[in-house]
Amino acid sequence: MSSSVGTYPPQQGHAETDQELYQRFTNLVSSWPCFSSFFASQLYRHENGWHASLAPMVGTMVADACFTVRPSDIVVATLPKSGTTWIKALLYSTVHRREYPADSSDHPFNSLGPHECIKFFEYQLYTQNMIPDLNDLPDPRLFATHVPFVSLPRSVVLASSCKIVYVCRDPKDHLISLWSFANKFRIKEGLEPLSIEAAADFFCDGLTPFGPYWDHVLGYWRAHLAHPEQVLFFRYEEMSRDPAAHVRRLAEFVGHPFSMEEEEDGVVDAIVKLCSFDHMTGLEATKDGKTELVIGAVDNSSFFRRGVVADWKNHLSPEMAKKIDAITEAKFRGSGFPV
Ligand code: PPS
Repeated sequence: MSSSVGTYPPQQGHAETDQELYQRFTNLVSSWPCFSSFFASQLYRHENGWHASLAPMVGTMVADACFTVRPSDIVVATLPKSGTTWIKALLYSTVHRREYPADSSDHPFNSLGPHECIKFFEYQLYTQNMIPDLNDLPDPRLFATHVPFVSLPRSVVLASSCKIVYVCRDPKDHLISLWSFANKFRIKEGLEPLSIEAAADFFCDGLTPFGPYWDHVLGYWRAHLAHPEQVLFFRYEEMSRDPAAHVRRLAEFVGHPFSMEEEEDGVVDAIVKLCSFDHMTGLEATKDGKTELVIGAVDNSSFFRRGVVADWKNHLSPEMAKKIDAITEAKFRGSGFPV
């Protein structure tokens, strides 16, 4: 697979420290155009055309420069508010089902949220001026990212056997989920909540974290078409319709298919139930736990809201929905992406 990751060479004749590497990327990102958006922090526009706030964009670039992939690695890729928490839970519980049966009373999800079980490169691993040592993690290592395909760590893109699991969501539900999440933060920080009209305008202008939405989806869609054995492509709406079928496809894709015996024992259904919205929201780790991200400690409960399809109908005017649909149709035309 190819991506057009840029290179940002250090100055010659000097062994760069980790802190200097972060500083070099911070200086570079700070020189790029920046925009107001959903959250208090500004979004920068990466030279590959996507947007993020400073720390995760710098983390992305450090991961690109420093992460060394293993062929057995599995990377979850999503836009924020597209089903990340759910697919992380499904992947973790599927891959680790032998050590941690989904119906066991001491499953890790009782004490850890899915974001602590599978960590983001740019929000958790490549942060705070540090380069993590990931060598001791057992195979298969599970990672996550919100970064568009074009800016994935180059070693992930070049490794032909590393697997990428992508989930996309209807743009209007993605927008509503992001808007609701952002307003919780805005209120906590003493800012006015964003109106849905303002949020929809930012969204249509591509000014969302890791957006434009359409470029993100198309990047992974094209990678999936070109390399279906390396990039799995799921849709939140289809997962909601038939979660068990998606768990089976996921297990096959990552090389851990369910045996006949597991099927007969109901292992697939147990995983679906463990990771269901209703079960996850009742866990102590969700109700009381937090996840340390580069933006601060985030309540695990904030990763769960309604977990339904087409909630946008309760928030978007028909005109706003029509405008988003028209942009989506135009952007996806000719891509083979089923709208
Ligand atoms: S994040 O912050 O990027 O990790 O958020 P992300 O997990 O991508 O998206 C949050 C939305 O996903 C819903 N959610 C779920 N849906 C179904 N099943 C499960 N287990 C689940 N967990 C989280 C969550 O409610 C958010 O969607 P909305 O529409 O806001 O309810």
